Amino acid sequence: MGRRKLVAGNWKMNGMKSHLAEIEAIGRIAAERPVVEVGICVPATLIMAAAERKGGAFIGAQDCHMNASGAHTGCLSADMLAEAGAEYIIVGHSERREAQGESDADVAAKALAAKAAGLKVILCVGESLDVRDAGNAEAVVCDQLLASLPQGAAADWLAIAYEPIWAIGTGRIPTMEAVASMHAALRAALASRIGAHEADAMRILYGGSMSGDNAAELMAIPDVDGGLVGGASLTAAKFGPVIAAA
Ligand code: G2H
Repeated sequence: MGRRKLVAGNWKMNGMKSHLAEIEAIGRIAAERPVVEVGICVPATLIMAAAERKGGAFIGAQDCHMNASGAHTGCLSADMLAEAGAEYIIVGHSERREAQGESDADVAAKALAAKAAGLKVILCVGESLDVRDAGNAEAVVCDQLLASLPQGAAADWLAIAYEPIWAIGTGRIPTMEAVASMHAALRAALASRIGAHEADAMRILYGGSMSGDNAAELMAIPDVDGGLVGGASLTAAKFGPVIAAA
C-alpha cells in the first residue's frame, strides 16, 4: 500500500489565457499540500503557458497521437506535448472513445507512445448506463481495462481512472459500495495481468462528478487513490476542497 493520492483536473475543451490565473492559484494550493500529487490536464494550447505558472502542480495533456511523427494533420505527438511542458497525459477518456471512436488497442498504443516520450499516463475506463443497469458493469470494465492496458504497465508511470460514463458531468455518482466494489475488481484484474505487487502499487482514481461535496467520502474508500476531476477543477475555489479532501 502506501499509494500517494493523485488528484488531476481535466479541463477538457475549456481554458483560455484568461484562465491562467486559476492555474497559478491551483499551483499554490498544490504546493501547500505536497502529500497529494496534484495536476491539471489543460487544452494543448495552454500547456506552455500553464507550465510556467504551475507552482506545486503538474501540467498534463488530454490526448496524443499513437505515432511519434508523420502525416497526421491536426494531431499532436506525445513528444510535442512533453516538449511543451506536459508531464502527464490522459488516454482513453470516454469522450474520446465515444466521439472519436478510439478502440482499446488505440488507447494502449497511445499509452505506450506517451511512455516513450517520458509522460506519465492516466488511462480511463468506465461503463455506460445500459451496462450498469444490466448488472455486469464490473465484468465489462475489467475487460476494457485489460484490453486497454499497455505492455509493461507499471505503477511508476501509469494510473487508472474509473469513470462511469453516466456519472460524467451529470452530478450523479455511484453508491460508495459500488465504487468500492468496482475499484477492488479493477485491482484484482490488474493483479491478474501485472502481478499483485505491481497492482497494489498502481493508483486507481475515481472520476465522474467528483466535487468538494463528495470527494472526502470517495477518497476514503481504500482502493480509491485519488480523482480525475472535470467541472470541479476549473477554478481554484472549486478544486481546492477536492485537493484538501485527498
Ligand atoms: C469525468 C470528469 C473528468 P466531471 O469526465 O474526467 O468530468 O468531473 O465533470 O464529471
